[in-house]
Amino acid sequence: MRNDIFPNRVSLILIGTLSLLTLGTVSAEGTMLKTDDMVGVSFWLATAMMLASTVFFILERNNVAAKWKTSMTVAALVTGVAWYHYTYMREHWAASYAAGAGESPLVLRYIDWLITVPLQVSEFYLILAAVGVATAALFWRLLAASLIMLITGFLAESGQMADSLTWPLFIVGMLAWIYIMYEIWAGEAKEKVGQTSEGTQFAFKAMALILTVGWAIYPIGFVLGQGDGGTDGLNILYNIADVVNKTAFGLMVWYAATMDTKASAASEE
Ligand SMILES: *C/C=C(C)/C=C/C=C(C)/C=C/C1=C(C)CCCC1(C)C
Repeated sequence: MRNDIFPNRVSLILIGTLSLLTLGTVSAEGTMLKTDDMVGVSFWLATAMMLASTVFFILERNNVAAKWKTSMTVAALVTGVAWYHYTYMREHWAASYAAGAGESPLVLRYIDWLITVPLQVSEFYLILAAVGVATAALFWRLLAASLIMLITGFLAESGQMADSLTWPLFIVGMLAWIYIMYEIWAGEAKEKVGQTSEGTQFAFKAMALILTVGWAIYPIGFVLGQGDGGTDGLNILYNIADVVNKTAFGLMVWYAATMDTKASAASEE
């Protein structure tokens, strides 16, 4: 039996409060989007997708089985934190474009990743826990590797280090990412996942795919950004990557949760 009237109301109050708190940032009063600014368009699209995803994940949390609720919460936090930063990144880009500079919102982006990537690692941990292979040590290894990836990336992109260090730093970041993929593809999870529910198997496949294909868009964006005039390509790719990794991955988790919830409801009947 569904008895979710109360949680629904709590979710609505939460969304309402969130909207009020952030109203000042969502209305970009400073700079309007220019018609020929395609990078700006991608910033606008990503911002709207992050907001819509956040509302969707919070509301849908009420419709999934209890064991999936935390995953839905984490999915909403990832897009919610990204939405908050996108409202500023979008403004940063538009203002800089209007001034003829077209400068990347580099610091804001890395601050966002510094929060959303560990949140995503927690999401991976929840999926691995459902497969029955998660340990605290694995969580810390994944977290450490993702932080190494982000810190080296930031040092390489921000130009705070000597130019000759850009590619060595990038390679260290790549190694950290490869290590994360190794943990997922070659760890014991692959053997155990076959014995879990269909929903969990789907979530595991989605995670492996996101980590490998979705995350690969970032280093490609990085390489593009190193070329002359690569700033546009870098920002468009990073924006697409964020929508894929945050919104689409959240949707896959939601789909897995829904599949599982329906299956267990059917077996109870
Ligand atoms: C929501 C934001 C996410 C999932 C951000 C992910 C970022 C990456 C996977 C970045 C990867 C990079 C490397 C693998 C090498 C160094 C350069 C980076 C930081 C762009």
